[in-house]
This record gives sequence, C-alpha cells and structure tokens, in this order.
Amino acid sequence: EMDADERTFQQRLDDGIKIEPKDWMPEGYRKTLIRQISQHAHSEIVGQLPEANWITRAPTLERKAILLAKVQDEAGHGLYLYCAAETLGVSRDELLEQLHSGKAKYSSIFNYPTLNWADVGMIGWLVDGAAIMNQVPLQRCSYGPYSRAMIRICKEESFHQRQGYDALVKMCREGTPEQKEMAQDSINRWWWPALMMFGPSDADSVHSAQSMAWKIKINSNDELRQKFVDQTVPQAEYLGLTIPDPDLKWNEEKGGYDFGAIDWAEFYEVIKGNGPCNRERLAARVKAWDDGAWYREGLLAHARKKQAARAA
Ligand code: FAQ
Repeated sequence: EMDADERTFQQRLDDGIKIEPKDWMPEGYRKTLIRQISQHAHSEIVGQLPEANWITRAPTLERKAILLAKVQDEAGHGLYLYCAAETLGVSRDELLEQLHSGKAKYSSIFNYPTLNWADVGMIGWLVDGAAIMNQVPLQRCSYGPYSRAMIRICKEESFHQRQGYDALVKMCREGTPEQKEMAQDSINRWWWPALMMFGPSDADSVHSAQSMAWKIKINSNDELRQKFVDQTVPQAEYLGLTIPDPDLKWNEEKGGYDFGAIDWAEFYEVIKGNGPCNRERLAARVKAWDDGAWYREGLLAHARKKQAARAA
C-alpha cells in the first residue's frame, strides 16, 4: 500500500515529470538509482581496460588516435555518471569502495579478454551497439540528472559504434582473408556475451517490475535484447560474418529473429566474479586507486595550505 507521499510521487512519474535531487523520493527509488547509476559508472571505467589493451598495438596512427579518443570518452562517461549518483547523497569514495571490494557489480561484458585487433572493432560494433540500445530509452528515465547524462553519453556512444563498425568493414570487405578470419573468430567469442549485457531473462529479472513502475527502466531486458538482435543481424550479413547461433532464424509472424538459448550458467558465473578476466580487471582498478594515493594526498595538502593562507 502506498502512503500519500508515495502516491503523489507516482503521480508525478505517471505525468512524465522528472524527479530532481532535492525532491522527495521513496528510499527504494533512491537506492535503486544509486545501484544502477553507480554500476553503470563502474562499467564505463572498467570498460576502458579491454580496449586500452590495444592502444599500444593499433595498426595505424589514425586507428590509434581514434581508439585513444574513444577510451578517454569512456572515462568521461564514468565521471558524469558518478556525479549523477552523488546527487542522491552517496559519496564517490563510498561508490569506489563498493567497486574495489567486489560488492558492486559492473557489466559482465568487460570480463572477457581482447585477444586480437578485430576485438576492438567488435566491442565498438556489438558492445557499444548494445549499450546504445539500452541507453537511448534511458534518456527518458524519470531521474533528471541520469536522463541528462544519458543524452550526452548516447551521442558519444554513436560515434564509438560507428568507429567499431568502420574498422570491421575495412577488415571484412576490403581486407585480406586473414583479416576476415580474425573478425569471424572475434564475433564467435563476443556474440553471446553481448546478448548477456541486457541482463537476465524477464522471468528472472528481480528488479525490472519495480524499476519500470518507477521509470528507472523504460524497457524490459528481453525487449531490448530482441531489438538488438533484429538490428544487428543485417549488419553482420553486410560484413559477411556468420553469427555463431545455429538457431538464429527470421520469424515472419513476429517480424523479428528467433535466436538460440543463452548460457545463463555462464552469465551468473561471470557476475559472481568468476569470468575469464574478473580478477585481472578488479586488480587493475584497485592498483590504479592505490597508485594514485600520493596524488590525492597532495591535492588535499594543497587545499589545506590554501585554506590556511586565506584564513590568515
Ligand atoms: N552484467 O534484475 P536485473 C557501457 C545484475 S554499457 C552484470 O535485470 P536491473 C558502455 C543486476 O545488476 C554497460 N550484472 O537488474 C561501454 C542485478 O544485480 P544487483 C553498462 C548484471 O538493474 C561500452 C541482477 O543482475 N550499462 O558500459 C548484468 O533491473 C564500451 C539482476 O538483474 C548499464 O549499466 C550484466 N550484464 O537490469 C563502456 C546500463 N545484467 O544489482 C566501455 C544501465 C544484470 O541486484 C566500452 N543499467 N545484472 O546486485 C541497466 O539498464 C540495468 O541495470 C541492467 C540490469 C539492464 C543492466
């Protein structure tokens, strides 16, 4: 049963009015947003690692410059999102502590290794493609700071998706047979993990019903996954790549593709911390934090000195 405050709140949501940081909100709404926005922020930051692995080995100066810009954009996305989470009354230190201790999740996809150059293109095409599919509707989510962060982030994600697809067009349509093979090997490894990015099936998604009522989520996990498959299959055909799913088939009646069963056991292992690179990713973030301690201390010492000088 809702009390009067909750009823007024739900009415505002239903009328399409955005909730801003100083507005009253139910504790569950606040908690859910902190969880989702911070996990999204962590994903952006951890998501820098797989691609950064290839910055030093990009095949041309141009590809290197593009990749550097893309990986820097991800840092920017993380920062907007941490700021959006902070408006809900949580500190950035607390959020980072949750990441570093393994308490907070980040997207499963970033626990897979980048083994060849085509993986950089594949991440842009499939991973940023899936991210956009999920984030475009989030531009309309009920919490003002999150929805505004999404607008800006989506513009950059579109550039990322195109740079990935462009790299793959070069390899698959204009490249050597070896390059094409490299891209096929890459899609074989990334396709299923990309579908897992949308989260558990609707039947198993614990948060969806409440998050959709609160307009923190606009679409269900399965709806977005289906749209992603429908959009991506023709793009794979243009590249001449085979999607590693023997059950993938156009379904005239539903006007979309049927696709095979996702290996949910793998998904749950990865989100429990047992994916191929979970330990390596977390260790890299913890090391960066520890290595930066001297710098944070220096900034604080400087700020204290300035403050003392002003007070004198
Ligand atoms: N990985 O009940 P639901 C990017 C967890 S894009 C890990 O369905 P919800 C851009 C979920 O947290 C990637 N965990 O949950 C980029 C929950 O656990 P909890 C980031 C997952 O929240 C590209 C439990 O399973 N995007 O970074 C995953 O309603 C290239 C139950 O699930 C966002 O975060 C998963 N795939 O729906 C960067 C978008 N799926 O928290 C670099 C915003 C589910 O209770 C390079 N987030 N879980 O411990 C969302 O839209 C939602 O949070 C979902 C999950 C759809 C991800």
